[in-house]
Amino acid sequence: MATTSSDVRVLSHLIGGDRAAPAGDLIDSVNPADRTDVVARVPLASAETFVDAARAAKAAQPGWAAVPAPVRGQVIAAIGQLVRSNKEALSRLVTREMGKPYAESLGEVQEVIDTCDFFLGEGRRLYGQTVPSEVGDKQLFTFRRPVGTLAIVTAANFPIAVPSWYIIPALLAGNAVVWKPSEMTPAVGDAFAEIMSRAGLPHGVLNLVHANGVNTYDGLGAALEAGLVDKVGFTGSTEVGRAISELAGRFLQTPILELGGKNPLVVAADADLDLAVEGALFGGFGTAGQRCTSTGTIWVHQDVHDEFLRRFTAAVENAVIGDPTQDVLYGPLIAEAYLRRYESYLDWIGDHHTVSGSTSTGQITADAPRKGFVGDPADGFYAHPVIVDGVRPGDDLYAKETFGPLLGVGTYQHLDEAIELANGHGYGLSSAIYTNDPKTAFAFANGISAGMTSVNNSTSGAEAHLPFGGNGLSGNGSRQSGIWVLDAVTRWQSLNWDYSGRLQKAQMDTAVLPADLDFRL
Ligand code: UN1
Repeated sequence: MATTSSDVRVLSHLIGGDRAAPAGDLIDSVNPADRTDVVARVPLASAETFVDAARAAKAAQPGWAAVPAPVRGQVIAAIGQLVRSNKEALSRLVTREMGKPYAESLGEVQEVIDTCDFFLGEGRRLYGQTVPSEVGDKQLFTFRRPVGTLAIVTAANFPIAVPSWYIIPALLAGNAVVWKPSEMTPAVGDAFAEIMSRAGLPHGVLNLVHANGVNTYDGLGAALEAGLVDKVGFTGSTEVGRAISELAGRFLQTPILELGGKNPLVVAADADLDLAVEGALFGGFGTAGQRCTSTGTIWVHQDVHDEFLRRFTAAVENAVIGDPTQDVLYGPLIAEAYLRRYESYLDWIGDHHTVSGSTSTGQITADAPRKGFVGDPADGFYAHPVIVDGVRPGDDLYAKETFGPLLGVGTYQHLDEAIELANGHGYGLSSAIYTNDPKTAFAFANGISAGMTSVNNSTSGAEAHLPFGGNGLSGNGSRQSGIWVLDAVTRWQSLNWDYSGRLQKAQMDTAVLPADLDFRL
């Protein structure tokens, strides 16, 4: 779809309920499957604009926290309803702006609906406890209090589902939000912000700022310094996560971090190989390998390595790649920069490696065609799937995330070795094992250091109400989704209420009943 400059929408920020007029440079958000299709033009904010948004959030937050939680839950219900009634339009936009196949976009938008469904009920729970006191005429309680203002910075690969994991529980718990979506998916960000605003959120409770990384970092620093941000949430690379964590740490804050992964998929000798092939195909090459949960390396027991690789290579060769509006395994990479980065990672393939199957690597073009490609590869940023066999510790391919359709395979002899290989790079987001032996499955789950593990399912595809997050280089232990994220978006307050009319000192005025501790049977 070619777009002329006159009919391209120019997006704006949303600050304190105002659609702030675009100032500064505009950049194009381009459809990665059709580089002539400009989805939107987006203004990039200065650091000061980011601070303005944080100020608007800070001002709006107490009023929002004063709204009873069940009523806030109704707003979450309305957001869910609006997302549901716009599901197809939102999914088309996700595919157009980010390039994932339409079926996956429908799944992603469903994940937002699921998140709203879960948290609207939390509005009627948000339970605290009543706790017995050690003295009489005194009651103890715990309450969840909102953290305050959250600054949320998200990535392009899940432009609406992952933001919803932060924003929906944060709002439900009575926080205000400044959201900075990826510059590569601003139109999806704009659409989701518009939906949330129409669902009844008071002005300033949700603010949207489009900005590049440098201005976001500077704006975040200034907003933290001014006391306008109480919690940072970040999804993206480990390197940027480390910088954000250091910044937040200076203000004694613990951010929510969802970082990279090098997610291992282990195929045991007793595995159902066809099932493992299906899981490896989706985990390794679904979304063109651009999920945080994408499979990084497949570790195959040496007894089944050759057979697994034969079947897996055939499945990859037969997979349909191309136009993401059609029924394909994957579409283009999110942006040209991602394609160029993937091409540079091909240098990681060394002499001791074997590229399995088709030797075409790099960009899919007329000169390097792909069998069965749907559409014209020259239209977008399409990459060949690459399987590299013979990966071992010490290789870049062993240790580094590829975030593209470039996947390693290696072998192991004993489960302990597989676990060591699966942990050795220090990432710890997702993981999977294919086996029919419960002992093997539980030994793996126990030994792997990962926030998520699957048995006989892919590394990708976590359900929206289970804890999501990683260990080591994949995060700082924070978890999103389900009840677990509530600990990130609220703080526990304990209340002790003494109605005895005198000062009862804990530990000192507590009765001790006599016990005969010398008693023996
Ligand atoms: C991500 O890549 O950041 O488990 C999120 C999955 C999806 C979410 C991935 N439900 O693959």
